[in-house]
Amino acid sequence: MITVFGEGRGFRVVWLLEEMGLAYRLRDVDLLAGVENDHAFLAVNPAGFIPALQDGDVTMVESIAIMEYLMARHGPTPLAPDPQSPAYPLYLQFLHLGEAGLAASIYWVGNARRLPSAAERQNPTAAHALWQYHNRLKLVTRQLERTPYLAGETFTAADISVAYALMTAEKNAGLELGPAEQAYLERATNRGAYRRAMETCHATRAWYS
Ligand SMILES: N[C@@H](CCC(=O)N[C@@H](CS)C(=O)NCC(=O)O)C(=O)O
Repeated sequence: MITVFGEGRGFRVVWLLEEMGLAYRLRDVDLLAGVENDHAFLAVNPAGFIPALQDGDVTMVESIAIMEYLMARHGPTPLAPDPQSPAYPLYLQFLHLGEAGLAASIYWVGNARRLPSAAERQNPTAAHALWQYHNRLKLVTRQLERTPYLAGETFTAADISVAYALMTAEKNAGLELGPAEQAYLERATNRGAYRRAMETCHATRAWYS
């Protein structure tokens, strides 16, 4: 049985598992309660961040790597275009840009918003992270002028990666999405698998509602 540890970016993994129709269980990891007391989770990921995955004797972290692993090992799936298809380069680019370009930068913007003083909230690192998010978003905006999904005409795991980053930008960082990104997010999340993932991920549901 596949086990997903923790929500946060683990929502991407749960969404993907629902898209693929694979059996799994979600094991809660409460970062706010203090992961240092969660010895069973620390045995899985000694660094204590989420998500992590266990699949038989495989243990992994990094949400994008986990998605690539699941699609490769339990696929094939239309969520990962064939490497020889025209969609593949864009798919791979946006799969990674969703984390490395968007979620990784917006994460620090969201964290800075919760700092106690205005000076801390407006620190240069947070300002640069916000700039970086907007900068990388230009690639998403341009692609959405060309195609309905990031790799072309059909939904792929790249959309799970980027849609989650846009959700975080809205809800954690309090940013307003432009009309193209808003319409895209509605299109990308109007899926049974997304709704089932939201049913499973109670913390994400509470955070996003
Ligand atoms: N690049 C990693 C980022 C993991 C990450 O930063 N997760 C957050 C929650 S979504 C976390 O655990 N933060 C607490 C920490 O880093 O200790 C991924 O995509 O899985």
